[in-house]
Amino acid sequence: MDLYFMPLAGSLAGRIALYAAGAEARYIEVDPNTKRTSDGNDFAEIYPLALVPLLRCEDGSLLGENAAVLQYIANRYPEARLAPIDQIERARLQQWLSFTSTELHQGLFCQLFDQDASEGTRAHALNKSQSRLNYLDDHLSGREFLLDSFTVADAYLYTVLSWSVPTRVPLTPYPSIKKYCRRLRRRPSIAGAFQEEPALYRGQLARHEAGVRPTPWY
Ligand SMILES: N[C@@H](CCC(=O)N[C@@H](CS)C(=O)NCC(=O)O)C(=O)O
Repeated sequence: MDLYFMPLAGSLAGRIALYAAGAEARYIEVDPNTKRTSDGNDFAEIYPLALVPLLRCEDGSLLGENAAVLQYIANRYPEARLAPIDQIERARLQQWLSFTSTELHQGLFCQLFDQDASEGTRAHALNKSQSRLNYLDDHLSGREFLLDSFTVADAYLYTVLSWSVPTRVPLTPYPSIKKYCRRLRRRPSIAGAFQEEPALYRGQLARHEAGVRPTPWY
């Protein structure tokens, strides 16, 4: 299995899930500016949207979109129990993957990372996010994970919440979210992923120092 990734982007959730599953995988870095892959290909030719994550499955087929990629990894390694089997619990997993993708990833952080977004757009996104973060904070109060145990939805949520640091979204009003982040960052799969990707991100910055400005994902 190959995971196309950009350091510290949403694809980090896939790396966390693969580490948690103890899966063998090849990690192929994509340069956000040139769209060249670390194995010398044009990513836009592989995937016209040129977005990460993108997974090349064992049969050679491609799978995009974090919610789908993460569920595929969970299904492929069932012994790691990264997704519930029970029907209603599985629907709840899907609910949290969708919430993270639409309400937080796209609705909040993509707006804040967008260097072309106006101040008004950013302020609006921040304002709207308060109800989402309050809802999440209430849900996490007294819970260790989004569901009853660690799942791929936690891998994705942790990844997205880590962007509150570079975007300076204050988490102080959300004590349960803060505690959740502190707990999760001690998990070996998350600590391991954060050992790898910041160095790769710094490498990406260094490569672009004198040229094009890289997307400030972190
Ligand atoms: N809907 C996609 C969004 C993926 C996405 O926004 N990926 C960003 C990184 S987090 C990306 O590839 N950005 C590169 C670019 O826009 O050039 C998903 O949920 O996977």
